[in-house]
Order: sequence, then C-alpha cells, then structure tokens
Amino acid sequence: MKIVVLVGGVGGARFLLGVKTALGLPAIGSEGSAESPHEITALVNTGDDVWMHGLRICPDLDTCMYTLGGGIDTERGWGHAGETWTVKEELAAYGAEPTWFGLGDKDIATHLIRSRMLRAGYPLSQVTEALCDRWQPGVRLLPMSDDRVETHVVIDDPEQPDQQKAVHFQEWWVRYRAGVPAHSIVAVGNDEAKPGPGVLAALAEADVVLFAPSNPVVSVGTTLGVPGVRDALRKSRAKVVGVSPIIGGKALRGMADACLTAIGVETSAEAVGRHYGARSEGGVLDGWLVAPEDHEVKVPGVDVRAVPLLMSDVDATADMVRAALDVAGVSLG
Ligand code: FO1
Repeated sequence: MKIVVLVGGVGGARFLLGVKTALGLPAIGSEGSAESPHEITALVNTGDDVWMHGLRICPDLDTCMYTLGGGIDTERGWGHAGETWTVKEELAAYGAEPTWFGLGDKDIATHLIRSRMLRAGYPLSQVTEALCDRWQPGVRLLPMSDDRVETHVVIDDPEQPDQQKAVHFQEWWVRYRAGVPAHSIVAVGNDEAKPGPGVLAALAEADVVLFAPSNPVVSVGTTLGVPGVRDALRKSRAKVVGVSPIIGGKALRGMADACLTAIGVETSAEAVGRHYGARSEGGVLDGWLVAPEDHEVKVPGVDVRAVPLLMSDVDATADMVRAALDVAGVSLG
C-alpha cells in the first residue's frame, strides 16, 4: 500500500512513528522497509526553514529525520540527543545574533552539509536524500517544495508597541514563545513555489493520504498552499483523512491555537475540519479523526470518527493510524 502523510515538525514526526508501527515496520530506522509491501512518503513542510549564522536550517525535515532515524532528543522533540551547545555559546560571546535560537553542536554538522550542498546547487530534495542516507528514517521524506518558502508573522513590535513588524516564524516561536499575538501569518514564496520532485506523483499514486495532527496553518496549511498540491489531493483516487491537532478546544503542543486565531479560525476540532473542508465541497477531506470529547463534531461531507488522539506512545499512535486507515476504507491486507 502507498501511504502519503502531510507532516510538520514534532507532532508530524511522532505520528510517522505510529504509521510505521501500524504498517508492521520498526518505528526507528529502515529495517524491513525495502522488503515491506508498504511505501510511506512524508510530504514535509519547509515554511519553518531559515538562514541563521550562514546556515540553512530545516526544522521539520530535521525533526522527522532525527526522530525516525533514532537521533532525536525526545525531551525537546527537536535537535540531537546528547547535544552540546559550545558553538552557540561562542557565537553569543561574539554577540552574533540571533543568540535566542538553540543551535546544537551536532545539529550544526547537518546544517553545514546542507548549506554546502545548497550552495553547490543541489536542490533541497537531493540534500534531504543525502542526509537521510545516514539517518535511514525508513520513510521517504519529501520537501513540499525545493523553492524557498518562509513563514513570517506580523506582530506588535515588543520594542515599539504602536508599531507592527514582520518576523520570521522562528523568531515568533522561539524568541517570543508565540507569546505576542500574531496579526497575520504569511508563507512568503508559497504562491510561486513548485511542488518538490515526487510530490504530485506521490499524491496521484497514493492509496491513502493522511494529515498528521500537525499545525493546520503553518505546517499542513503551508504544504496545501503550494500551487498544485490541493488540486492533486482533490483529483487523487486516494481517500484523504486528517487527524485533528485540537482536542477539547485545546492545541496539544506548539502554537496551533495562536496560528488559528491569526487566520480567524476557532480553536476547535470542528472548525479545523471545516477549514480543511470536505472534498465534495471544494475542500480536501474525506475523513476527520477527532478525540472522544469532540464526538459531536459535524463536518458536512466528511466522515467524522471519534477515537483517542493522544500520541502517548507509539502503540497509541499506531491505533490512531489504524482508525484513520479504517475511515479511508483501506485494509492493511
Ligand atoms: N524550538 C525551540 O523552541 N527553541 C529552539 O531554540 C529551537 C531550536 C531549533 C534548532 C533546530 C531545529 O531543527 C529546530 C529547533 N527548534 C527550536 C524547533 C523549531 O522551532 C520548530 O520549527 C518547531 O518545533 C515548530 O515546528
């Protein structure tokens, strides 16, 4: 079975561990992937990507790669396990901004290789393939696009409250902890971006497409914003089933609520389901998984199913994946 998953960072990576487990693969590594009758492709958001200290950083691609390859720091959910911060401290000693971003020594090796390959003219998709050769995530990680897309957020300038300024998503999320209200969110370059190599083909050939419980605005939303992706989903023979990132009116992690507010969508499983919309009504969803406390959610034209949605461990996540596949009407054979 060919399964395609639209993912962001931490939540998306954890969800992919469950996808591998549900398909009978080890959660970590690529053992058995080549022999498996199943093919897992992750379409990964690249709107979080940023140039810092001369290095190209791709948080969602790296979080998926490290998580699935067994190198992630499980506490933080991003960056390497057993990380050290010597270079970060030295940069701060020089007063080299940004000092607020956590660049780990081991993580810098990834960014050095990526930056060198990008400067040599390799597209992000080939860079990602090269990095995954070491990490062996056991799924295909495809950047949503090889073109530069960077999510920016318009906020009240904390230094001059009567002024507004646009900051890179990372500054809003890491420096300001998403603590200053986002007036608007713009994925700069999204409209001109082309789907990355393999993205449209994966959607055309998929037996099922899942939306991980990632941020519906700055992760799944950005990927859907790449011209051609939404149409490919709507034309795909595969059923499209999303997993709500909102449980009982709360965002489980990250800043989904602040992002939803910024685009005028209520922080609820129903509102996000309607935001994605039913395929029969011009949207992209056929199915929508919500948590038991949201069992009354109605999304016209969408098959809503209430199941436990806490990714407390890999098996719980695998159960969510099985429920999504069931809603999509695909059996694991
Ligand atoms: N998230 C933080 O909250 N603080 C950080 O200092 C930080 C550094 C960082 C470095 C590399 C990387 O790949 C991710 C990093 N993240 C950090 C996570 C990053 O902000 C992601 O964009 C979020 O997890 C949202 O997807």
